[in-house]
Amino acid sequence: MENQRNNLLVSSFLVYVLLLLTTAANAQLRQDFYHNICPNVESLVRSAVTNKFHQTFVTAPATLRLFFHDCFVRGCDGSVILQNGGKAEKDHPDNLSLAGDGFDTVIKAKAAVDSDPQCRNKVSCADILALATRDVIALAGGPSYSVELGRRDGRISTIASVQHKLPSPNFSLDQLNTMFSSHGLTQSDMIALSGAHTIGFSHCSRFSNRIYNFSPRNRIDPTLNLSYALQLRQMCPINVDPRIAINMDPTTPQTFDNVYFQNLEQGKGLFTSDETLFTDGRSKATVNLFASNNSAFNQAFITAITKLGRVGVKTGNQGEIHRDCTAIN
Ligand code: HEM
Ligand SMILES: *[C@@H]1O[C@H](CO)[C@@H](O)[C@H](O)[C@H]1NC(C)=O
Ligand SMILES: *[C@@H]1O[C@H](CO)[C@@H](O)[C@H](O)[C@H]1NC(C)=O
Ligand SMILES: *[C@@H]1O[C@H](CO)[C@@H](O)[C@H](O)[C@H]1NC(C)=O
Ligand SMILES: CC(=O)N[C@H]1CO[C@H](CO)[C@@H](O)[C@@H]1O
Repeated sequence: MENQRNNLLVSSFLVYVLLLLTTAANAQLRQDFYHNICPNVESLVRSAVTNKFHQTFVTAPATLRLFFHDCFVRGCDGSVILQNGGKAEKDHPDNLSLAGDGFDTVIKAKAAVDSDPQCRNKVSCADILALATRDVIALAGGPSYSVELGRRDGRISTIASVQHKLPSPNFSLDQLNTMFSSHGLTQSDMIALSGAHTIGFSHCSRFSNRIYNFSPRNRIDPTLNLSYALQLRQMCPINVDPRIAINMDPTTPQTFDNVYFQNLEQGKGLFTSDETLFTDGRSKATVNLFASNNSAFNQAFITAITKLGRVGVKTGNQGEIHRDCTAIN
């Protein structure tokens, strides 16, 4: 009798703890988080981002990539935007194309939000980056979606935290899956998110091994489309100016669409990590699906970027709301 009661107590306690854990991990971000705090946050961010986008297209890829790097390093907590005397996340060599326009987009959107007295210092930089990312994707012709909100800003940003946290352009499928699954992202999520390379630029150094000295003997990576490889050699000669960056989607570089996946089918994935999604038999079917069905890609992308936006978030009393997105309070 006593034993049964104890068992019942123990098991209901366990159920309770489990419930707490699952809500803590998930339910704290909410689409209507700012409903009473700053009801116009979405339109304030959207108009600042739209202005910036019309000044320069780079706003779109720069903001999207900034969001990815923010989330994969210490969680989506705005820490990628912090300055730290040349020792911040953004000062790691992997930041090369974290184009200034991404940072500027968040800073301008923050100023727009804070111009509303009700909103002043109430909306986190991490949430502003998540909203701005949704807005640039839509502006570039991609899908629109509701953004979960309620992230708090982190207080730590160091070069060291970037180490081994971002994928390398020479990664294999297994390496990509290992890194993405450590953040709860599936292979399909990873493939859909790689579709972000449908816009934006890369510096020549990130793929020059594929067009000049691909090991062991070849001079051109055999998985590269030969005529594309020769075009790449023209744009990226051996002693190229390291500042030169080229379009990652050679076909529709300024449109967020599924042409990235059609390019992979033709051997026009710029990085090894792109092309391997098609050459590896385990991921090829998903690439073919996204290449042939834009709405299947859009749907998968929305699922995946929503999950990306939950990675390691700080909520409740954790972290702070940065008054200035480049500095801790
Ligand atoms: C799957 C593994 C990934 C690898 C290995 C990778 C690697 C890279 C590299 C090497 C560049 C070029 C940087 C440069 O030389 O300037 C780049 C650019 C970019 N990446 Fe990725 N990336 C990956 C996933 C993602 C994801 C998940 C996103 C966003 C959801 C993303 C968004 C972008 C964007 C938008 C650019 C262009 C940035 C610009 O033009 O300013 N990437 N990526
Ligand atoms: C990938 O690149 C890194 C440095 O960029 C290098 O250390 C590593 O050996 C490369 N891996 C492969 C499989 O080529
Ligand atoms: C390589 O690119 C050319 C030109 O865009 C295209 O016509 C051809 O089908 C591609 N080759 C392969 C093997 O996909
Ligand atoms: C494309 O994908 C969408 C969304 O997954 C699906 O509803 C639709 O049936 C697919 N279209 C075709 C032609 O397969
Ligand atoms: C935009 C930005 O912060 N770029 C920095 C990236 O890191 C290099 C050093 O690795 C700095 O020189 C850049 O200023």
